[in-house]
Amino acid sequence: NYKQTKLNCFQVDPYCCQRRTPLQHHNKLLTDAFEILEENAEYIESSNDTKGYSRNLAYRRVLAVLRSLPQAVTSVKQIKDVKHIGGHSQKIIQELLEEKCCLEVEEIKRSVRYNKMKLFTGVFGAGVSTARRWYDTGMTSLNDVIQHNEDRSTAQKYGLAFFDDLNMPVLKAEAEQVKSIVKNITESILPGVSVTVTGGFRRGKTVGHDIDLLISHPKEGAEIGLLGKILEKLQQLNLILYGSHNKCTYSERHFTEEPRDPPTNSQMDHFEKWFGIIGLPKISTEKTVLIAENDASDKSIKDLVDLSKSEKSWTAKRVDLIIVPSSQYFYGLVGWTGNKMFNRDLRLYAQKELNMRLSSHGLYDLTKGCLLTSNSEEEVFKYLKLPVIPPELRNC
Ligand code: TTP
Ligand code: MN
Ligand code: MN
Ligand code: MN
Repeated sequence: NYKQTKLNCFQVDPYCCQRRTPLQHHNKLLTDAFEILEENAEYIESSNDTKGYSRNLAYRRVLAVLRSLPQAVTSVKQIKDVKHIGGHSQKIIQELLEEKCCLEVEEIKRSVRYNKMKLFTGVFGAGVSTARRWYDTGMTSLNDVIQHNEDRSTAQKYGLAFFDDLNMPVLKAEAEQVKSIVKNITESILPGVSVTVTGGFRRGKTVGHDIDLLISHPKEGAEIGLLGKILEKLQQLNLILYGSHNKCTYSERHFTEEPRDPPTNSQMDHFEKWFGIIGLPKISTEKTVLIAENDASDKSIKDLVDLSKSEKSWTAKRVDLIIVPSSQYFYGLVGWTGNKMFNRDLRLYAQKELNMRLSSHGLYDLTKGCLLTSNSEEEVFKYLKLPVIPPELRNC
């Protein structure tokens, strides 16, 4: 009887947004291996491939399933009929269960290409295509890239120069520190404003790669022009190292009824936002200290490297500031909490199963032809006819 229970087959709902997926799950031996396969597939796939079959996406689906299982897989038979786990993945699982490691994965881990691509995609501002170009040009180290005389975006210059700082895991306490700096500044400009830590930290992660802050005000429209003032203040305090302010030139600042954007899996939204790097004081002090050099797009990469290596009282941290109008707040919150796979399936599920279009701006019922406004995160799930999945269980 015990043996039978152990061999019970797993059943999973097809969309990961229907499942509960904790950060700590039961199949780490398997997911560690599939994470390598997933990354490697992303490095190999060309970006214009994404319309067709994507091995990277297939592996991400396998990962999402494995992370959501209520128990450890002990036999490949248990997952024989599980959705998203195809023949090749089953073979890998079998090998992992029997040998505790997988030859294909070990080969990837040893491969030069995988390791260089991992290094180069770890540079802020460099995506897979940039990393591939650097790799194909024959560069093998960050120093090669720094020395090489090629056109680099300002973001990439900062990413290269502050690579060590930016690849130090961001701690939850540091996220809270940045949140209170931003909150204090913002409150002095616009009383009653809310600043929320989203992204991985809201899903219960204790470390992250950046700090995602949602900024909103209960009075619709009060947030217009706010971000510019916040950035001015941050600049005066010398906290900004680099930043890119997306002013949201999009005429539809508010979600329109017209479902003219294809309901895709794209994460792109139209909120006014800022992606940047701040210099966070190493020791939290009452007074704000002058810490970082001002934004210097004219600075040479050599100067930036010198600055990063200098004795400094601050650490470079990636920060995202997103301005969300009150009427779109809970959709923005769901979108910016993630994770990316959860969002992807949430949108796909809404489209396929409910004929609704979901984005970070709102939910549009295409059958009824109306917009569904929401006053809580729970309400978003209710409209979508899904159980309320708390943020800590969205780690697909
Ligand atoms: P990220 O900060 O990229 O990821 P994360 O916070 O989940 O993980 P990490 O700890 O490594 O930082 O994005 C946060 C969430 O915001 C992510 O789940 C997807 C969403 N998002 C958008 O909705 N729009 C965007 O333009 C981006 C970049 C992210
Ligand atoms: Mn990846
Ligand atoms: Mn994040
Ligand atoms: Mn982010």
